[in-house]
Amino acid sequence: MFYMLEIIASQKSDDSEGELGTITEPVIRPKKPSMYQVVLLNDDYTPMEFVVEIIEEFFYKTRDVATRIMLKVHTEGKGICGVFTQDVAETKAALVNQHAQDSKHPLMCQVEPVEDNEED
Ligand code: TYC
Repeated sequence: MFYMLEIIASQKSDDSEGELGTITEPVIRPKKPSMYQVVLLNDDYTPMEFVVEIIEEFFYKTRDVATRIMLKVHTEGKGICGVFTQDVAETKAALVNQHAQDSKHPLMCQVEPVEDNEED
């Protein structure tokens, strides 16, 4: 699904001989929205159960999927909880970080742009 248009280049529209200069016009194509991933970071203190509950509540994952994500973060250092538009990703990350802080746990998540895939 495309949401916006982007101007990607100017195209020559008149190259007839004898012209002075070149007439150009914009080429417009649909722009894919950039997507952002919310990445959870490991730490040594936040209880595993708390992390699983966060992933269930804020990212609507099943207990099984939430547990897998938590274990991936625990063993590999970080893991993706979900991919969203920028405003949704930043809002979710802020809510998670605030909830962790309110609960006195050092759990942190961050937002990263998803690398563009030319095939999409
Ligand atoms: N490493 C933590 C522990 O052993 C668990 C943990 C998992 C913490 C994922 C944060 O994002 C995290 N209790």
